[in-house]
Amino acid sequence: MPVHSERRRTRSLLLPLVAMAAAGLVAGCGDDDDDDTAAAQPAALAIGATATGDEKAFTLPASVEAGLVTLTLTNSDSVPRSAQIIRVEGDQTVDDVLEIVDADEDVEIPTWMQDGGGVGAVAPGATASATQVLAPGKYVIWDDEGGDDDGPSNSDAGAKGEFTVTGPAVDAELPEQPATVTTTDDGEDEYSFEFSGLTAGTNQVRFENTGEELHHALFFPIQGNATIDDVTAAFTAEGPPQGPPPVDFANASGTAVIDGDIAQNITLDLEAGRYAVVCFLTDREGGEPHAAQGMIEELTIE
Ligand SMILES: [Cu+2]
Repeated sequence: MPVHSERRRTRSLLLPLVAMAAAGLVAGCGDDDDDDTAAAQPAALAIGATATGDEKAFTLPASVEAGLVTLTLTNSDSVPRSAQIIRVEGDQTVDDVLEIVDADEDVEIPTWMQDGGGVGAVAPGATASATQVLAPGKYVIWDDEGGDDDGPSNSDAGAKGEFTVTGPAVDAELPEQPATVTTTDDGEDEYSFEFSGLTAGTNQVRFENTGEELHHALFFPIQGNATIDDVTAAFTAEGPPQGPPPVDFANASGTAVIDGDIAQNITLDLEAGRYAVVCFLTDREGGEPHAAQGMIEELTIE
C-alpha cells in the first residue's frame, strides 16, 4: 500500500510541470521569433570543481534560464569529482539533501527532492558535460565522490552549493543520441537496464529513466574470469565483504542519479570488455538497494 500511495504522490507532482511547460510554450508564441531560435541551442552552465588544500568547492553561476541546459564540469582537482543536482520544492538546503543522501536505506527519500541529473565522475584534469531540460526552481548541487577510505567525502570537504533555474518552464526536446542507457522499475517491480549502441571509446548517450523510482547506472569492469553471479554475490552480501569484489573500482564510470521521466545526454567512456552495470539506489520509501532487486546486469563492450 505505501508503494502505491508514494508513487501516486510522485506522479502528481510531475503533472503540474507538464502543464507549466505547455503554458510556457503558449506564452512563447506571443514573444518575438528570436525566442524559438534561442530555445534550440542549450544554455551553458559552467561548473568548476576546485580544491585548495583539504578544502573543495564548486564555482558556478547563481542562476540559469529554464529549458535545455548543458552542464559542463571542469575538474581542476587531483581526484575524481562529480556534480550531482537535485531540484528541491521547498526551503530545503543542500545540507538537508545531504542528510537524506547519507542516511541509511530505511530513510524515505522525500518527494521535495525531484528530477536529479548533473555530471557523473570526471577524472582529474578532465571535463565532461550533461545536457538536460531543467525545470524552473531551486537546485542543490554536490559532489558524491570520495569518502570511501580515510578522509571526508568531497561534499563534506565543501564541494556543495545551490543555484536557481529561472522560469518560465520550456518544453524543449533532447537531441537524439547514437547510444542509449535506460533504467526502469515498471511492471511487477522489474528493476532493470536496457542498453543500445554502446561501443568501445567515447559514447554519446541518452540516459533515460522510464521507471518511477530514482536510478543511476554505474559501470564496473569485471576482473578476470569472474562471473556476474560472483559480482552479484559480492555487492549484495550481508555483513563485511569476503575479500575484494571481482570488479575494478579504479576504472569504474557512471551516471548521475535521475528521477522517473527524466533524461539527459551524456558521454560515457568505455573500454572493450565485460562490465557489471549496477544501481545502488533504494526506492523512495526505502528498502533494499536496487542492486539486491535485480539491478545488476552484465554488459559486454566491443
Ligand atoms: Cu535504481
